[in-house]
Order: sequence, then C-alpha cells, then structure tokens
Amino acid sequence: MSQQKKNLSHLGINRELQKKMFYSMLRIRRVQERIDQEYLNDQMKTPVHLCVGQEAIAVGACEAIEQTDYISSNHRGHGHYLAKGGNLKKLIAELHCKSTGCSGGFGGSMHIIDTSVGHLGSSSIVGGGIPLGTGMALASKMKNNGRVSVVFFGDGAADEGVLYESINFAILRKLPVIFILENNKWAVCSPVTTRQTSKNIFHRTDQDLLLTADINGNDIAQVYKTMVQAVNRARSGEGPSFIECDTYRILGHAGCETQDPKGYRELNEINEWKEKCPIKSLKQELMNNGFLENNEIEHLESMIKDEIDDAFAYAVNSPLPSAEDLHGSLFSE
Ligand SMILES: Cc1ncc(C[n+]2csc(CCOP(=O)(O)OP(=O)(O)O)c2C)c(N)n1
Repeated sequence: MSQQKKNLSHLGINRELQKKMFYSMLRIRRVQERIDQEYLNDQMKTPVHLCVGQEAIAVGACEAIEQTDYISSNHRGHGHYLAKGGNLKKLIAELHCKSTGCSGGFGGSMHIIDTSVGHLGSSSIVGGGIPLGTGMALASKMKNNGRVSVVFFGDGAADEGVLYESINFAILRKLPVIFILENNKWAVCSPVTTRQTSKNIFHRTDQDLLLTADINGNDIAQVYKTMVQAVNRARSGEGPSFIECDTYRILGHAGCETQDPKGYRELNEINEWKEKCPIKSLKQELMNNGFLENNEIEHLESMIKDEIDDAFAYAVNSPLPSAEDLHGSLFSE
C-alpha cells in the first residue's frame, strides 16, 4: 500500500482501484478457505473466526486510509489485518503460535497486532477494540498528527455499553475516529433481532453529530465511498463517524466449518447471502465492463495459491517462542 496521501477529493473509483480491491478481497477469501481446510490438522493452536462474506468491509475501509492511519479490530480480524497491508506470513505464523508471528506467537488469531502497518490491536473481549481505537484517535488529536483511527466491530459488540461511552466521548472531543459496525446478523448463535429493538443498530446513533450510514456492506463501492466521506470529515476536524454495514457471516462462528453446530440458522438464509457475495458481484461487474478476463483471474488465483503455500510452509517451519521471549513483549517504549 502506498505511503503517499491518497487523493480523496472525489468519490470516484477507477478501474485500477476496482481491480486492486478485487484482488485484495479474493486473497482474503482464499486465505480464509485454506485456514478452514487446514484447521483440523491441529497445527494452528488457536481458535479462528473466519470472515468469509465480509471481505468488502475490510478492503473498502482500508483502501480509503493510509498505512500510517490506525485500525483496531476484533476476534474476526484476519481480513482487517491483510487489508491494512499486514504480512500474510506473519499472520499464518501467528495462527501457529510461532515466534515469527505478528504478535510473536503469543496472541493467536484473536490478538493480532502489527504497529508497522498501523494495526494497533485486536481483542478477544467483545467490544474491547472500541475504546482502544477511540483512545488512538484521542492520541492523534493530542499529537496533531493527522492520523485517523478506524474501529471494526460486530453487532454483538453493539450490545456492549462501551460502544456508547466511546461514541459519546468521540463526539464530545471531535475525535478523528470512524466506527465501523459489521452487522452480520449473528452473535455466535443469537440473532440480532432478539438483541436489538430494530434490525439496525444505526437508529441509536446521534444523527446530528455523526455521519451515520446504513449501507450495503457487500457492495465495496458503497463501503469505499462512505469511508472517503468519513475520512475527509475526520481529517478536517469535524469529528467521528459511524458506519453500519449490512453483511452476513457465511461460515460458522468459530473454528472450521465442520465444527459449527447446525440448526441455529436457516440454510435458505445462508444460501441467499451466498448469492450476495461481494467478490462475485465485483467480478461480474469487472468482466461485464471488459476490465477482467478469465485468464487474468486464473493468474491471480495461482499467485494467491503460491503465496498461501509459502506462508503455511513458513509458519510450520518457524520456531516456537522461547521462554526468554516471554518477558520481552510486556512493555512498549
Ligand atoms: C465481553 C465478551 N462477552 C462474550 C464473549 C463471547 N463471544 C465471543 S465472540 C461473541 C459474538 C460476537 O458477536 P459480534 O460482535 O457480532 O461479532 P461476530 O462474531 O458476529 O463477527 C461472543 C458473545 C466475549 N468474547 N467477550
């Protein structure tokens, strides 16, 4: 990802950007699928939460910010990390709890952190990343460094009081923070309709002070364009934004697909959302416009496969952290 400031003065998405975003989503999808496939081999000593179906949110949001901007994430965070420019080898090594992982092998899938790309942490505590990201925005404002903070969280986290405290504080201090709610309709096995008074969380935010939005999270153009507005707003000192993205978790809550208990959601519902796949629709659009050919897709698929093979080999062959390493990660300078 370029370190140069992106030109966000217009909302247009050109062909290059569309193709870049297609590649980025496809790469995240294939990585998730491989993790799912390898999981029962028991070499990854960590719970995993896959983001198949939600790739457009991570990619659309991260494409609108700089590598120097910050993100905070949650337990379902592989896509956020890769979209922010994270290193695939370091991600897969982290899932194997190896010392070469982005968190030195101590965090596993739910505690990804990589300050080199502005990923300042994910949390296994539902809602835990929200005050983290809000605090990063406070730090940016105090340092006047122009950096924006993007906070990714799910509808389950919107059940937690910390979201409303953080939004209130962000409005009060006009912080450069963008709250991105990935409303994928489920928190483990409980549907959002049993936890909220509306199918959206959006209705709860302060419409006068926030750029509120209820958008199709499977349409990457909508995600990107809304983000561009929110980023411009944050950088010009106007304060926080709240973007609710309508999406769906295609695979099970945790672990690999075969480990997910069946019966808590209708097969029809899953199949309907599979049809709304964000990658499929962008691919169709690119192909219809003559911007993408089958042989180019084959080439991308093969590049991604090689990269994933390398990342798994790297992770498997990497050493475990040593006992001495234990104390090295407690404090940061
Ligand atoms: C404070 C807290 N409560 C409960 C849990 C158990 N838990 C883990 S993931 C999860 C569901 C979170 O749902 P959501 O935020 O919508 O994210 P999703 O898994 O749907 O991506 C729950 C309840 C937890 N980790 N932390």
